Amino acid sequence: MKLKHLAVAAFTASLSMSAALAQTAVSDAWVRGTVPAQKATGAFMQLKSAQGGRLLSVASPLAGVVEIHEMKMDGNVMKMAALPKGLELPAGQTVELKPGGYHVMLMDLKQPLKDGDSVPLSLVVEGKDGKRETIELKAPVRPLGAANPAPMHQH
Ligand SMILES: [Cu+2]
Repeated sequence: MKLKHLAVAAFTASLSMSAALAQTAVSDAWVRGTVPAQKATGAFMQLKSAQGGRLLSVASPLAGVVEIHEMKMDGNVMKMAALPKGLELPAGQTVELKPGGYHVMLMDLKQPLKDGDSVPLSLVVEGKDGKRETIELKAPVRPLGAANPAPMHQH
């Protein structure tokens, strides 16, 4: 019985340690597939910062330029614009990047992205304490869906 309690304590300790190291959790990352002549696409994911922070920048070896965009209504036209200061991540809240909303814009693509590929992304997140962490991930490519609510991708 003693041994079992010890194991539980060790497990709890390692959990809280990894949470302290990684302030920002990324889940459900994916990239929209492209057709051969297409030079830009979007990457989507959910971000959750334990203590709050800001997604400052994103880079990928497969894209010459990567920006963080938002979609917003301008009159009755949906437009997208880069977020010059990055994307605010309120503490403990899940921020969703999705088609028609916030997205990571991959531009100047070096190759077509097809279903089954994966796209390396490096996310730089600045915490409330000013510390920066870089999160490396590989986002799977999903095929161009029938529903594409982001028609303004004309960089
Ligand atoms: Cu965009």
